[in-house]
Amino acid sequence: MMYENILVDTKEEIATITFNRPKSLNALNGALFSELSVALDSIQSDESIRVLILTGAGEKAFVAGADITELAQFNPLQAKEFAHKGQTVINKLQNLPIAAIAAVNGYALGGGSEMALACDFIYASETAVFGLPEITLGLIPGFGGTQRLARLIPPNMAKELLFTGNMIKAEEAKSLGMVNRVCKQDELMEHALKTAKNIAAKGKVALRTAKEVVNKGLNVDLETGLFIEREAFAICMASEDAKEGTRAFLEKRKPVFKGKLTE
Ligand code: CO8
Repeated sequence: MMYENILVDTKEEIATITFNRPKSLNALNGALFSELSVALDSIQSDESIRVLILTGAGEKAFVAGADITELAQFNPLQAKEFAHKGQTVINKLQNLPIAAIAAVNGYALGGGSEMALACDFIYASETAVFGLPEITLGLIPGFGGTQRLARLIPPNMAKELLFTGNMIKAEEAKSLGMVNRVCKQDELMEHALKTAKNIAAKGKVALRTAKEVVNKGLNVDLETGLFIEREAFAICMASEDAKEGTRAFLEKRKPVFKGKLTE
């Protein structure tokens, strides 16, 4: 597929998707979501890719939200359909069996914050701005913002952001626990890539299992979560990676992970 609204670049084990509608601050329209869905499928089916980085084209925005020009024309049923499309694609991002890092390089508003929140963690430039300003449009978030934000930061802080539509800078987002690291604008991708390479060098089976167990465990009680962890631990033990990792430690060498399950 030829992409018009995103750029997809793969180098070794790391894929980068860049939202590429800089004239509208990379706002999310239906066409962009269709392209993102195809790109995520092709990344998921590429066995060699271990980490995905998401970022925005230009210096100003990661994603400034849903495309308000498109949104303003929707009737309620079309809005529901669009919210469903966005949620489906953003769920696909959250459930990727590889790590996903949001490198937020500017405005991440509305759907932009919601996209970043579906990644495993967020690195932000000093110029990044987060917010869920839907309430200022007479709306609420429709791509998971009410749910993911209140699970990530204290619900009272999430509610203040949702009720006021206030925007916050990267450092404040970091102090709330939304952002892992704040970097200089021109060093953001370097930091994201460094962490991506670190993750890519680890066992693939362990990575996908750790991600799945954390994600599933967040929605269940501790006892059920510990059960999920035990079962998943056993699956990891069956992998070639676990044999290689433990053997390499005992042989005092670096492990070479292949990411395959033994028969
Ligand atoms: N949609 C469409 N166009 C946009 C958007 C957007 N979200 N954001 C910016 N643009 C466009 C502007 O219209 C402008 O275009 P033009 O040059 O043709 O006039 C261009 O990008 C540059 O923007 P500004 O001139 O406004 O730049 P400023 O530096 O003055 O301001 C801001 C930057 C603060 C980011 C400002 O553009 C802004 O407030 N944007 C809107 C932010 C927003 O409200 N986002 C939330 C959108 S709603 C949403 O995400 C809901 C998701 C759930 C949907 C559920 C399905 C129904």
